[in-house]
Amino acid sequence: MTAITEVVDLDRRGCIAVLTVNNPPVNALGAGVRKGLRDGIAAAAGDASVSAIVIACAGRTFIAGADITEFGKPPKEPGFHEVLDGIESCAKPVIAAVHGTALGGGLETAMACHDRVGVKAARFGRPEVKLGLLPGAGGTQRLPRVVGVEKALQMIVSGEMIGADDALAHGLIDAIVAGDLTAAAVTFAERVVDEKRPLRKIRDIEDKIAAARGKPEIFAAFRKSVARQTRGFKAPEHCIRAIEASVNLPFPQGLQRERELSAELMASPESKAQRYIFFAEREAAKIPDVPADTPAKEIRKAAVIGAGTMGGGIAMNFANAGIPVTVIEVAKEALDRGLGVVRKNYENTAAKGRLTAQDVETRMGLITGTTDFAAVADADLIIEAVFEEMPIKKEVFARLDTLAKPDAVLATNTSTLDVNEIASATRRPESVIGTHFFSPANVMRLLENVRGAKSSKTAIATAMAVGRKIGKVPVLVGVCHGFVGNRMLHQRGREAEKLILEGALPHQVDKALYDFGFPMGPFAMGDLAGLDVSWRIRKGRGEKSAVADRLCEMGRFGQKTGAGFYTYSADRTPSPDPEVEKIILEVSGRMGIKRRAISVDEIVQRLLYPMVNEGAKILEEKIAIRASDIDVIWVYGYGWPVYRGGPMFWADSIGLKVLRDRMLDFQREHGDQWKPAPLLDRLADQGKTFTGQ
Ligand code: 3H9
Repeated sequence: MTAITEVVDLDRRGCIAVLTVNNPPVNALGAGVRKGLRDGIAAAAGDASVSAIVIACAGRTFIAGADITEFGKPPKEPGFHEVLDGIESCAKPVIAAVHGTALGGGLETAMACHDRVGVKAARFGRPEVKLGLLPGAGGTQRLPRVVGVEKALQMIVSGEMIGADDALAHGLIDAIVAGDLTAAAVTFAERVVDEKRPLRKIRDIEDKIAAARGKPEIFAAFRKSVARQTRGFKAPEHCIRAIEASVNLPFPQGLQRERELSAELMASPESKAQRYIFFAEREAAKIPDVPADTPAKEIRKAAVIGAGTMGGGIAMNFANAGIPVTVIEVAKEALDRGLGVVRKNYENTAAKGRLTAQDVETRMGLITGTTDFAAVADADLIIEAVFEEMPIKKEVFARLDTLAKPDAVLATNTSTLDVNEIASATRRPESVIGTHFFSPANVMRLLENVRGAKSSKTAIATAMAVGRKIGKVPVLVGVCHGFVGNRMLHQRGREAEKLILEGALPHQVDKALYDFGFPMGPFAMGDLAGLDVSWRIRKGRGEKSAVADRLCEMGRFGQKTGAGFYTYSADRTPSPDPEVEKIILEVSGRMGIKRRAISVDEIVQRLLYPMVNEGAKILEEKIAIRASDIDVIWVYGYGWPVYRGGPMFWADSIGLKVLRDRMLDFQREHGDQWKPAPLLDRLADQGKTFTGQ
């Protein structure tokens, strides 16, 4: 075996050369790998005793893409095109042997090969769009030539992976192999040599793109179909344009067009933000005093207390991950109703073709409903999701203490209450932790894990690990009212209310945030969540909200009652309501406020700057471990547009001095709730940032 570079080896199996990439953890295509592939191919090509070459990878995966850490830095030689050209124009057959995931530049490498084989579990994808990029090393030109334009559009613009069967059906791989992958790829290569198969260069394949030529309607229809989910993003449209170029231009010119579009994206703030969030999400998994090797408890069985909307949604996560879960409710009717909603949710998904009827039954089969609280006894993890009131929560935890296994992790789904007080109802506060799911709990990716003063490292490691296992993005936070997300949201809510009293109307406020990139603004969100929920919390805390309280008193609880800040048609389409406007004007008048026109810029600043300021306080109080954790919370839990990177990253991109000075203006105008947090003040003075960007 010869080491071509530190991360690429060249070996021989008879007349077949095997180039193995070994660049853990994911064999990213960094400069060492690129050089190794280029030089390894050249060495094998120049060796008369080699008749074909296999490219394989060591470790858990095939090449998972370009090395994202190299982006935004001066380019390192050799470039992707040079390496891929070297593979494609090699005079000997080159065969890719794929296991794990062939993603981005990894799939690019495989497509530059003449043939591709993969194991049954291999997956293939173009995740660049999720980083605000496009497949920029020929991928937008090669993929449509292999799989056809429609499939390429779908893969490149969604960024989702496909499995080996789908890849085989679409010609992306030539065979699915079993047993030892490298051995199977070598056998495949020997056959290619024996049969003297001509080299197949994807760049030369014409039929699939020819079929789409002169049919702009394919692209028009596709644009329309993705318009909603790609709103505000820059990369999807660039991807589509590059694929159009594959159809309308010869390969070299298509590559050139792809290069221009790729360069624009690479330099865009959107991509910078998306790449930042990619790493921020992974960073959130790291807890300084709970190292990665801290033993987490294996969750063989879970229990959820409460079969309401949250409890049912939480239970679905476990069933989806194949973990049996018991749902416990006090009354049989409430239990049946809750499980009925769960079944309906699954059936709706099945009706959309995303689950089979069998999947629905399998998942429902993993969920057991009972009214017997003692059923918690065999659960490794118990999540309480009962009414948001301290006495009730404490009663539940006191009971859990007597019934749960000694080493069970006891979690509360509280969104506002003090986890330490809840834990104090047990004799084992070290086993208690908060697992704050977001509604709908089976859909939203964020999981705010709340560390109590006494939560053990095992409880923390378990909550983080189980979160990942059920497909969430867990972020560890500390105890305070509302934790990180809702505490910041509270600031936004306060200003939203003031804005409507000063002169804006709910739909104007909502539109400003919708245009910023949120799926909806604060008033539409309140209507969706139910205005009665925050009304109850306010009453509990002795707080008031002039307009929202009035709407609640009128029974306008939002979408569920057909009216809230908006009125809703039968299909839940909102429209501004003159009656609400009248109430707002009346309240403004009563408070002696002279209404004025408020600009979109001011609305955005008034809503989002206080959140940043609260984020700074949260950091100072060490409620969040790092600024990027706050950003992950807002992107995955509250619909902050990922292409703006989260509130703290966004603040950095504005410049903390600019933001702080604007806050000082607002402080002069509106009072001390606008006083910049000491951390913000300090960083602004020092010309620094929250996130180090
Ligand atoms: C691209 O290819 C552009 C091309 O078109 C050419 C343009 C010219 N680079 O996710 P994990 C790190 S764009 C650098 O926890 P998993 C990651 O940060 C790229 N580092 O593992 C983490 O580090 P740490 C297209 C990377 O098993 C560690 O690896 N490709 C990269 O849950 C483990 O990652 C993608 O977008 C990378 N490309 O999931 C694929 N990838 O341990 C991105 C990972 O220090 N990657 N790291 O925190 C993934 O989707 C997942 O990592 C993968 C494994 C599915 C591969």
